[in-house]
Amino acid sequence: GGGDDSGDGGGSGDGLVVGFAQVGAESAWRTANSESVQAAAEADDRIAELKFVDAQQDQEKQIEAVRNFITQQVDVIVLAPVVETGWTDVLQEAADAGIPVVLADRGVEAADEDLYVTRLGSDFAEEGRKAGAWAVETFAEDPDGTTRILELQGTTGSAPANDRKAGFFEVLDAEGLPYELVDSQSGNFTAEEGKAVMETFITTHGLDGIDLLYAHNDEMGLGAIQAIEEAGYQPGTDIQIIIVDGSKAGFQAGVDGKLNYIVECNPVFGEQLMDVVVQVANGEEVEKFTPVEEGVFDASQFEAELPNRKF
Ligand code: GYE
Repeated sequence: GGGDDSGDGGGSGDGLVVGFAQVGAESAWRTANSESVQAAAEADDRIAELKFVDAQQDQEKQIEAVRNFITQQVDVIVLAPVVETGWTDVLQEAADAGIPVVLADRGVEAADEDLYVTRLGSDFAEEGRKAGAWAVETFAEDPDGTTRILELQGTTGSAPANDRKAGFFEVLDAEGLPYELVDSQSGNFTAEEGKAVMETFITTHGLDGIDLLYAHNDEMGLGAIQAIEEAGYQPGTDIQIIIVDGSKAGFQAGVDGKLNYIVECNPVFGEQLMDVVVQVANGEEVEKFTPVEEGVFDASQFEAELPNRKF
């Protein structure tokens, strides 16, 4: 860096300065994602510096981080938007400053699609559909008819919460599974809030007639498992549980028989992200959305897969 270079930085030869406005540190997924991005930037000669801001799941802090990146005239801004709405103004400011924005992980509402270059991350609706397909397969033969479901949603208004919910119920409705959504609340993707919401579910509805808990991430599922055990029930047996992410702790709970299905969400995309950042800085054509590859795991696979987990 340095010098009184009046260009836009792209292709200047001395490496790109990248600003990354990360969501927070709410989950094992997020920590692994931050580490992956930071390690990839450090190892990459094409990147001079990664300015990293942890926004503590607070949109105001993220907007402030993006504004600071604009002031600092970074080459590329990477944003993992905590929620989908409310980005128009700051994205427009980045566009006016001529700084391209790459979304990592989470997306923004369709109305803002022209204000970012590309998104690299998971297909959250597809993750929800995978969870829904397992629920249909598991409960289609349910002798008592209606499958009674509790849902622990991720952060209200976030792309993964919106889309994991939509994809799941899309499949249940399409397949005609008779179900009742007994309750659905946000646990903000954290273990503490997941546990607290599950305690409220248990107080309000009991657990005797409940078939399935669908938790939008590992932490909320693991928090709920504690609440279920403290209430004297056996998670994974008295109530079936689906989680999304697939951390080591999530798989361990699966090996212990405490949950039944894991939909993988892959946070380790740092190297892929650096490639996208460089392409965008060079003004190359990129796809509007690049999905990260992900699988699903049932109880027969938990033990063999546990040693492979990277976070
Ligand atoms: O599933 C969850 C994290 O946005 C895909 O955020 C990410 C989600 C992930 O808090 O654990």
